[in-house]
Amino acid sequence: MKVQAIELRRISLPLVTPFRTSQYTEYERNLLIVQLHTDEGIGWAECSADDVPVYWSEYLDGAVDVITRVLGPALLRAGNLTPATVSEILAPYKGHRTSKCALEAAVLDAWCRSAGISLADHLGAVHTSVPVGVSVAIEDTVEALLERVDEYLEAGYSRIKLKIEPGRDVDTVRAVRSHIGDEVMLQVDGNGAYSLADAQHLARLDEFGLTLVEQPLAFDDLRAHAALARLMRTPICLDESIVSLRAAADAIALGACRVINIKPCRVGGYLESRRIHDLCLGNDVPVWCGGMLESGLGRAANLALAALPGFTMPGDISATERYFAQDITRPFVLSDGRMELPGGPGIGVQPDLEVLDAVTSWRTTIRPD
Ligand code: OSB
Ligand code: MG
Repeated sequence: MKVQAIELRRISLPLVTPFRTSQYTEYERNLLIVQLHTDEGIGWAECSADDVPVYWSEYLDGAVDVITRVLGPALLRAGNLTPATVSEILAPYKGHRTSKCALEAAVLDAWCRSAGISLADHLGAVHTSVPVGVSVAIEDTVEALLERVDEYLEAGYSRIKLKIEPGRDVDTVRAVRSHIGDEVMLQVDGNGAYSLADAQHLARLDEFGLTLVEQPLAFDDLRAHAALARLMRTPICLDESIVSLRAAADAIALGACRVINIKPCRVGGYLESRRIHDLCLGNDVPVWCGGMLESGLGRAANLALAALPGFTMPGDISATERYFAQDITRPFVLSDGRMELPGGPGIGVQPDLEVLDAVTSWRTTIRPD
């Protein structure tokens, strides 16, 4: 397959409720949409970087720059390519995994569409629907949080994930657990806001029967996570720390986690995600698919990944209405706590071009020099 042009669009989707984590608050989701033109048809993907580098080092303006000046031209120069060669072509350029993921995902979509197969089948999916959970933002008051949790339970989510931060952790989790009862699957995400000095405090979370605690400590401190793991009963799950297959292997070998959150945009793509999945499956480490408040394009691709056999825990792949009043694709809905894969070739959905135009604030096309 030959890449002929890469169209980039900046879009902005207002969030139905602000998304607050230990690191920042987001009011609208600004994303980069990739439309890949190839000799075998079109591929769609999104680049899920945030406006500011707080979740991790990548951010949207940086993604625009590196795709426009470096990664995009490299793909255009590559001649014939397959999805598997994209990461090799882009390997000389260090980091920028979210941008690399967007380009690889667009190639995968174009490739699968032209072959008439779904991305899910291409990746090796074994399910046609997957259980999904919801990531609940930090609220000012416990009352507001309980209301939000009730709303999501009513919608039928298979598990609740609470964002925590110092000062809003043990007491908050106790209140939520006693409100929802012991049966509901509950987990927490610290987004790296704690240090090993908080170990005794974090260990108090053990009494709430949590499925896991996600990324409590700094992203680049696997040893501290391994030390914390020895002091807590609740399984540790890593998100920000797992940037590659190698990082996943290190984390497992060190005992830094018992569960891994796989986010394709964090590890450089869907094929690296599958490699991490395979490693985890072989090591009895359950995985689940993380999210970055994606548009329908990223959500569809994440669903395909989440249908692989090792994804035994509900992912952060929530219904469209939990994020946006209007998405660029048709809405994704919940049914009995699960979400159906779209089916159809490629990622199985495409943007509504009228809506896409309406939310686009800037666009450019990268062509061969
Ligand atoms: O840490 O998992 C995270 C959103 C943006 C950045 C980081 C994270 C998240 C979420 C939301 O938790 C997941 C989603 O619903 O898309
Ligand atoms: Mg997380």
